Amino acid sequence: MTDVHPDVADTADDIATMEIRGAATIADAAAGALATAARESDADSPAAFREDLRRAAKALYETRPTAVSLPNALRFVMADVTGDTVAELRESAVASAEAFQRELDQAQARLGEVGANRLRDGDVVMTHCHSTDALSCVKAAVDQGKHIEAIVKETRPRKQGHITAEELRDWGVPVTMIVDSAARRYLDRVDHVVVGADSIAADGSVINKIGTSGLAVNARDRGVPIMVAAQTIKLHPDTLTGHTVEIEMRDESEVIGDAERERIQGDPDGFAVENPAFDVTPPRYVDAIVTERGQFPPESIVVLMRELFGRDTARPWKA
Ligand code: RUB
Repeated sequence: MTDVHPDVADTADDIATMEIRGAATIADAAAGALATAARESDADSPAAFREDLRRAAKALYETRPTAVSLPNALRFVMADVTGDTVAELRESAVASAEAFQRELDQAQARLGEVGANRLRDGDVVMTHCHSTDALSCVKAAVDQGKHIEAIVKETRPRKQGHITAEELRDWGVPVTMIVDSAARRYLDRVDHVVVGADSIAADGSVINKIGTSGLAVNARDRGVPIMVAAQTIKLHPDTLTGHTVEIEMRDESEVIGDAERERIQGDPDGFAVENPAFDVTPPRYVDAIVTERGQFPPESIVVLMRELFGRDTARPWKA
């Protein structure tokens, strides 16, 4: 990544290694990195400036494949870069990135209000992974004066449930942490499953942290409603034209250490570890997708997707 500014390379690296993680946070960081690329560019022509931005977008795009908030952020920021001189282009790129970041925050706050309306005083929610959109709904409900309790799934292998538990505790929400495999047992005590999304497909399928689909199937079996909290930046425009969402496969070291591997391995050809980071929950297991534009049954999300993205899916990271 020698052809991008070191700060952009650092952000890309932080996204790839999950120092920066979660779809909304990744989108925010990508927009911030584009602003840095614009500010720091020493290009002496508009064409060279645009090429600097494109290279930055490419480095960011190539970090993780599943959260569509990342390419959508690059699309939205780059679409508003206009001007005839380097100075004008720089100013519009920084303004566009900052506007995008502001809208991201506002969208999350708005969807939180919508999601909170689904929660009643005294409700128990179950969470999976760490989703700022999902937590925005819980926070808004708490701010409305509702007493909410949470059962927090640990979320192996990266244990993002710990981040969720810590945030909820900071807001005074009583938390019970459980291992992932205990979820079904605890669903009897739960009023709502609240999760986020990395991408939402045109058919209403929800792509989120591995284990979401199993949780949703169990919740449906137990009659517990499943709410997906997702800003419209999570809508995946490529799925309008039949593309599927790539599921990231992460390193086996997140699942098993060298010493454990050594012990189990024996015949190296007879032992494999696979570590998919996300899975797909079919729309029939989802009760509502909560966005900043209101709540939608998953089957009708395609209408919103067409309105917001049409069939135009620019790829500003491509040469
Ligand atoms: C994070 C994850 C989150 C979504 C939504 O996965 O699956 O549920 O990204 O998060 P990872 P948010 O930890 O692998 O990035 O609502 O904050 O966008």
